Amino acid sequence: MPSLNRHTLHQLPERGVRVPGADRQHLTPGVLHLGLGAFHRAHQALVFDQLLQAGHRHWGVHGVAMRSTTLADALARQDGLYAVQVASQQGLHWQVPGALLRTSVAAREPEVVRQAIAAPGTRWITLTVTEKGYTSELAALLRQGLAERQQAGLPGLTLASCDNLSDNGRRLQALCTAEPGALSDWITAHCAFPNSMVDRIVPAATPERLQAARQALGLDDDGALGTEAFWEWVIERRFVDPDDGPALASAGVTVVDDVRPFEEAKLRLLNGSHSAMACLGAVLGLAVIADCIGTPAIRQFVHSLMSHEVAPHLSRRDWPAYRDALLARFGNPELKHSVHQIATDSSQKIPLRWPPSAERQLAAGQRISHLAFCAAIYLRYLRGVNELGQPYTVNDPLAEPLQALARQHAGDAAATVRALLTQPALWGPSLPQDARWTRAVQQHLERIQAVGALAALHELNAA
Ligand code: CS2
Repeated sequence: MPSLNRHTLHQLPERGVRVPGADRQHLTPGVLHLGLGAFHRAHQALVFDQLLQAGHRHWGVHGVAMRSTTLADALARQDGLYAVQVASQQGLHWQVPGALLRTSVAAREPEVVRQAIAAPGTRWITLTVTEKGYTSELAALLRQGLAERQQAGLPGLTLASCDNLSDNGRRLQALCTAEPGALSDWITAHCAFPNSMVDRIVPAATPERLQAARQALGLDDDGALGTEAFWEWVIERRFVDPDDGPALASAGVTVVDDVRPFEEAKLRLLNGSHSAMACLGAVLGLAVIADCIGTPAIRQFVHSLMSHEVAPHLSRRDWPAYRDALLARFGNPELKHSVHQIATDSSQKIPLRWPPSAERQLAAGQRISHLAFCAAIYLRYLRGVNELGQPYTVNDPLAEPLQALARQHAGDAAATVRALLTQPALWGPSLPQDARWTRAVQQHLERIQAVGALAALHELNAA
């Protein structure tokens, strides 16, 4: 079967597949995107595609994979074209965005990335490099490119971190300007680092999705993805070019003065529930999030966790509607969002997702039973074997030390809690010191070990 590319684009079925309208050949990328994973390609790339369709010519994307070459090269062979299957309540449709104009791999060709940062046509850098990607290597790469811009007398850039981190723009700014000197001064004076909150559930591609693409498109597409209809991008009004705000808003982006209320609600309600279900699902042997939320005891647990232990500390007032929309999104049967994908890098995700709520509940003298259950199921998850006796891989930069401790103390809840709940990198400085917290986690872990995770959850729901 021929592959999707600019020569075969016209072979796509006319009905049910939206194709790029803009004349892509004459576009120069204005956006350099770092982190060419599924999320960017099914979220921001579609926003930029919409802007291109509306005639804003500088939103084409040069997409950079940080390490892996396979996808970037496959997309290069397809002229940056790939199909996204959107699952809404009205059914499924396919869309081929045209925003991705070029791809590179940072580890293989750092000079190409540096040149792209320094290219006169580049106006924005967007990043989805994941929680663990904010390293000194990233800072060095960005600073080298920005130094060339400075020397060439070019304008600064808007650098938008779009990772699930609180204050992501400020964090990126701090990383890029950590070394004092003329370059950092120039970056501070000429570049903008808006905070932003991005949201769309985009599972990693699966062989089944690629097969569905083949069937629907009549073409091979190694970059095909599936996602939900919902998407949200809330960005702080802080741009080098002030016209970018209205342009983004015209494509459905929410431009605000303060992203924090949106980011808090999303990290703690959506991502916090995701991480809890991911660990629970892995331990119970459930494959995807829809299986978890389809289990009444888990649904009740997540509903209660959000309503009574997370939402009380959010400044977003519309949280009941937000929570109910999330429960419906988690149940989308088409997404097939793997629990193991979400559990990946849990040690980097948990600190932003659970402890902020637990700390606030404890400070207010309120209950932490459900948050403590999240921690307990994570400790059980680290053993790397589910309740059916099937092993699974814990993908995490800290997998080795954490799993060694979990296995060493397996079966002994008190020792597990002593060894693993005292890691400040995961739980912050104050929670490990709070006996109410450690006691609750230990009690849940004891019940999980004694009667199994689902029965322990039933007990919690009934309490
Ligand atoms: C998920 C997120 O994998 C994860 O950690 O919680 O990727 C989640 O699907 C997105 O943030 C939704 O916007």
